Amino acid sequence: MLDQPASPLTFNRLLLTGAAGGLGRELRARLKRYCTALRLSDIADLGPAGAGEECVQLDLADAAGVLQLMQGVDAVVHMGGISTEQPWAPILAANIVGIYNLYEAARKNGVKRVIFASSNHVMGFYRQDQVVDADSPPRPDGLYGLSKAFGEDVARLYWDRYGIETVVVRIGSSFPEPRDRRMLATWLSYDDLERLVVAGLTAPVVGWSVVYGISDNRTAWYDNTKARHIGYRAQDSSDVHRDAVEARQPKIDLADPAAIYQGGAFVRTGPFE
Ligand code: NAI
Ligand code: 15L
Repeated sequence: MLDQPASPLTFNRLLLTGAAGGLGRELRARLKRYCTALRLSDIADLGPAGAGEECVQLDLADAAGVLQLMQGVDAVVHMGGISTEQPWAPILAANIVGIYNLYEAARKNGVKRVIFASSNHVMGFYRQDQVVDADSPPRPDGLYGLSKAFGEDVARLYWDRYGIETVVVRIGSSFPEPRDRRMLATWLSYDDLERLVVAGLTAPVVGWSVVYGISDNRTAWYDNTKARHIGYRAQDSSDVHRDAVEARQPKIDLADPAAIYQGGAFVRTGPFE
């Protein structure tokens, strides 16, 4: 958690979806400082509500439930959904139906801004010797990446048609430490995740913007120049972990598509079911 919040308390009520997940659990503790009430939701158990928390266990595919969930909410940090390559049915429910339900509920409740946890897997079939930016055409590496690309388009439609702003965050790999050589390029520290989410929530004007969620890593396949208006400045870097990662994984098999494409092992998951 950051010693100094990047911004003073700004919101009355924030909604954090996916609050029982890896990043949701991190953000649950961190986002409290930026709002009076933090509403938390997940299909999984969230445990007891702490001070200033409101817990709602709910499936994102439940349109009526999501409509109710969004009542009285100022802004949404949308982390909920399927987060890995999986069969179509759960992806369809959580990431396709779920994202539509979320934006419809935002529209009906007058919610003005969403931070959408998209993924580097929207761009997974670019090669690791290419640098992509906010305007590069999507090249999803599987059903999961495809569903996130759909979510980005839903967000864009609701900006164009209804003026709901979204910061699309194409998160790289957000874990306590980079786990392998690929993550030296894709890693996003938890402190930088907080910086990025708070920057997205508090930037005065974002419209529909795309930013890649990475720390200040020496190697990176993502160019965030076109997202400078968001004001995110990474302060961590995977470089401090580089020696340890390279010692653990001294060799790369360059015949392996996972070593060639940005999506890593996601590009060779399959067949689709
Ligand atoms: P996670 O899988 O740990 O958390 C996702 C949460 O969503 C889970 O708690 C799960 O119960 C909930 N969920 C799944 N289906 C649901 C449904 N139908 N209704 C309601 N809730 C449902 O994933 P993690 O790592 O916390 O990621 C958070 C978000 O960030 C996800 O959307 C993921 O796609 C995205 N992301 C994460 C990355 C990472 O490195 N951690 C990288 C790129 C994207
Ligand atoms: C993702 O989108 C996943 O949610 C996460 O679990 C990681 O696999 C990450 O991408 C990654 O590419 O490292």
